[in-house]
This record gives sequence, C-alpha cells and structure tokens, in this order.
Amino acid sequence: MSPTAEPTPPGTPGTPGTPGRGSGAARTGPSRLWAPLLGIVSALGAFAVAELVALVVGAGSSPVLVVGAGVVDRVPPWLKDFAVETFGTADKTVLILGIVVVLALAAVAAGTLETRRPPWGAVLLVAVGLVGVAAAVTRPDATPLWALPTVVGVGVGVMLLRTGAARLRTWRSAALAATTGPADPETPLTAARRREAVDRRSFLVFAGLTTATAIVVGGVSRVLSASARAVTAARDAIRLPAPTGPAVVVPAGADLAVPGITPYVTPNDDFYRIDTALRVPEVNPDDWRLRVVGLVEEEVELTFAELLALPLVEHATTLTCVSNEVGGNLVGNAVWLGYPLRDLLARARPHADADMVLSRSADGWTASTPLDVLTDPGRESLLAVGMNGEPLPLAHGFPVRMVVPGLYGYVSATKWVVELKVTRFADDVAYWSTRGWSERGPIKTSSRIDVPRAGATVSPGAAGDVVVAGVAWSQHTGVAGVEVRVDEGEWEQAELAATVSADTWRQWTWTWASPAAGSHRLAVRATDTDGTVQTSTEAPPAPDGSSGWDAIEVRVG
Ligand SMILES: Nc1nc2c(c(=O)[nH]1)N[C@H]1C(S)=C(S)[C@@H](COP(=O)(O)O)O[C@H]1N2
Ligand SMILES: [Mo]
Repeated sequence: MSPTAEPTPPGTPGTPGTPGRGSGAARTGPSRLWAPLLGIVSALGAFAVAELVALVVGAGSSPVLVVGAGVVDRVPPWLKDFAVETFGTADKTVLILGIVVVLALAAVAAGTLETRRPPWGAVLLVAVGLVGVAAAVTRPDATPLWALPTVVGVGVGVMLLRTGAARLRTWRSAALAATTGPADPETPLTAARRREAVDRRSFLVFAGLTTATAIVVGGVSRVLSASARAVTAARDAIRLPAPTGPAVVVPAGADLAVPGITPYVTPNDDFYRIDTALRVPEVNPDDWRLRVVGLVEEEVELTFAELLALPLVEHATTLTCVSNEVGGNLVGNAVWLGYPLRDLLARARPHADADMVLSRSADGWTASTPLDVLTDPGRESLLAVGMNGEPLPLAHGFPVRMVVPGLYGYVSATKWVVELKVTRFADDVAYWSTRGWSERGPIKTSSRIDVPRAGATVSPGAAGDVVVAGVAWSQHTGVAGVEVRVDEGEWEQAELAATVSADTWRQWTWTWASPAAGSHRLAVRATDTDGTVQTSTEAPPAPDGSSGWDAIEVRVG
C-alpha cells in the first residue's frame, strides 16, 4: 500500500477511539485505550492458539482449566467453604470468572507496558505463562506435553503483542508528525497526514484480524473440546452388561513366564492404533445409530441402548493391520464384548445376490467384508462395545466397532461404525481398495521373535542356554506349531503356550541350548492347523499383507 494511494477521506474520524472527532479537529493520535486493548487482543490470540494445541495434547491440558484446577487444589479450606456458601454450585463459574478477570488485568498491563517500555509487556506475558505451565505440569494426570498449549500460546501472544505495539508506536509518531508539522520542512503536512492514515490502518487491520481469527479459532476449539468431554463423560457412565454366553477365560498357560515376551492379552493403553482420523471422532452413544441398509429384505436401525439390551457375547480376537511388516507390532489381542453380526444380518435378511458388507464409520471411512464371513455360524464376528472389560476407548472406536476374526483391520474392523450396507464386491469399493489395496484381506500366518531383542548381546543363563520366545498368529485357522532355526541349521520345534481359541495369537518359546559364542541369526516360522507352513516368500504390506520369516541377529557373549 503506497502512502499516496491512501488519502485520508474527508470526514474520517481522526482517531477510532474518539468517535466524532473530524479530520478538521486537533489531532491527538491514537487513543490511550489502544495500548490496553492491544494487550487484550494479544491475550485472546494466545488463548485461542493454546486451546487449539490443547485439543491435540489432550482435553485436560486447556490452560484455563489447568489453572482453574490448580487454584481449586490450592485454595485454603476457609476460602473454599466461603465460596461454596456464597456462590453455591456456581462456585466453579465464579472461579473461572475470577481467573479471567485477573488475566484480563494482566493483559491490559502487558499492552500498556509493551507500548511504552518494550519489551516489559512481553516479559509480563511470559511470567504469566510460566504460572500456566506450572499449573499444567503439576496436574496429577499431566504429562510434560501439557506445558505445550501454554508455551505455544504465550509464544504467539508475545509475537502479537510486539507486532501490535510496534505498529501502535509507528502510528503514534506519525500522528505526532501530522499534528506538529513535519520535522523536515520540505515535506508538506498533507503527506504527513497520509502517512498517519496508513499507519493507523496498518494497526487497526492488525488488531481487527487478530481479534477475528482468535474468536473463530478459540470458538471452534472450545466447541470441539466440550464435545470431547461430553463423550468421555458418557463413556464413563456406561455399565456394560455381562455376556449372555460364557465369559472368556484366559487359561493360565496362555502367558509363558518369559521376561520381555508380548503379553497374551494386550492392555487397552498399549493396543496399536491405526486409522485415518486426525482427531478421534467423538460419537455420543445417545446419538449413535447403526443402520443396516442395501440389499436387504428389511432395513434395521439400532440405538446404543437397544444394542446393550441384546444378548452379547465375549470373544478373544487378535487384530492385525495389513500394514504390519514382518516382525512388526501392528497387532494386538483383546477380549471383545459385542453382538454377533450374523444375528443382526439375519434380522435384515440379505438378498441372495449380495456378497459383501460395506461398513461405514462416523467419519466416512469404509471397509468391505465378505458377507459369508459375517454370517458364518462358526465365526464370532462382532459388533463390539467392550474391549478387555471396558467400553471401547475413544481411539478404538467408541461407542461401537466391528471385530472380525481372521481378516485384516482395513477390511473388517470399522471403528465408530454407523452403517452396514449389504452390497456386492462388483458394485462397491472400500476406502483402501480405491487406493491400491486388495478388496479382500485374510490375515497371513505370521510369527515374531520378541526375545531376545534384535541386535542384542545375550549371555547364556545358569544352565548354559538362551531363551528365545515370541508370538505367532493365524487367526481363525489357528497356530499348530512354531519352529526356530539358528543360522542355516535345522528347524527346531518351539513349545506353544495355551490359547483361548484359534482366533488369537499364541506365545511360543524355545530353549537355545549351549549356543556358541559370536553372532547368530535366529529365524522363526509358524505352521497353521491345516498343516500349511508360513511362507518364506517375502512380500511388502501392499496390497494384501506382508509375508516372509522374521529373523534377527544376536550376539552370544
Ligand atoms: N473408522 C475407521 N475404522 C478403522 C480404520 C480407519 O481408518 N477408520 N482403520 C482400520 C485399520 S487399517 C485397522 S488395522 C484397525 C485398527 O484398529 P485399532 O486402532 O483399534 O487397533 O482399525 C480399522 N478400522
Ligand atoms: Mo490396518
């Protein structure tokens, strides 16, 4: 914007803070209100950004909430009692309001200081930020990451404050030049006035855009985190019914006592997570509906309450991601509680020419599952609500997902599932199949060495041997044997742990008796209950799952 392109229109108020004063009146420059307002605007920007970061870090890390929680934990009991007596259940609102007032005062001071005595306003902002960081990281459930919303927010706030104050000062000196006349007698007064108009505009546009952006970003962040809290609260309130059939009993022998081996049942917190969602979809169970549509005699619609009232079964199934590399860890085993999909589909009565169910999630992801797998009376394909005795964690599909024994997740394990469309492979294509992955995905028989770790140096135990152990899976067919080989030696039978069924992995262990010192290569392969030996043919994950034998190098020292 060149100064000459922006003449001050006649009648434009000289200063936005003093409306009505025309350009003819004595110019006093920017109103005194702008400096404190700039502080508020910068603080708004800081909070909007902090809320945005808090969405990613975790709902609990929102700066206002952590400071509030910190205050609640630290106020002396007499003050707490006074607050509850005086304000009743509105005490939390009063607390938040109090914090907002204190922050607003600090922001006003920061704006004034930064305009008059830079960088002291920015220093004040950082000091307030440190209090926020302290409040965040001292929450009982906090991780060090919880400092991030405040740190990023304060960083942005400081930047806004410094930029705005610099523009305000420029505007102020331009106004001064326009009032007192040019310092340089060669410059006519009108040019000085134009200069002031440009500088004024530059500040006002900055303040206006910052405020608007902060309101939008902050508003959206608040709405999103509020809905996350509502869904978490709804999940906490759920009491899962007991299974109608027998509960899964994990035999004592399913977990071998080998240090470092993968546990038979994967705890929910350790369960691998794979999906396309940038933010975990928040599906409120009260609003959740599953619709069974497409090639069916009767469309079925199910609410969450109706689903919980159906006879639910419990079943242990090992999920595997098609992207799992040989030796990888995108695989986990859980005990799922759910309603058999075959019973639900029986209610809908699929047409004879249908051969696929396209399941769709709340966030629009789709999977194609063969219809006969879902209706197979011998296979527990579930519409699952429970995972290891809890409602599904949000990241694992709360409130309802699919779990199908024997198929990779991308063609079966739809999380946040909301629709089952009975259709045909010839007519519909699922999310990953339009991106080069196979439309069908039976899990390939695999085995993995967990112990020792690849590259480890091992020393034989008291008996002079080394324990080798891991897991092997061939879901729905079952693992019948595992063999281990040292270097190019003979394949030796490993010992297999107990399992609940053929739908889960099995631990295995093999004793490496008196290994020779030096470097060795250990390899493993499984055989399924049909007698098929795991293939040695190496394949990458795309398009239908990796294959080949897991092998590691170890040193016997
Ligand atoms: N809605 C939805 N469901 C999904 C996916 C997804 O991207 N979106 N990914 C699938 C894939 S590829 C896998 S391997 C499993 C992983 O389930 P988990 O994250 O509970 O381990 O979820 C499946 N369900
Ligand atoms: Mo996957």
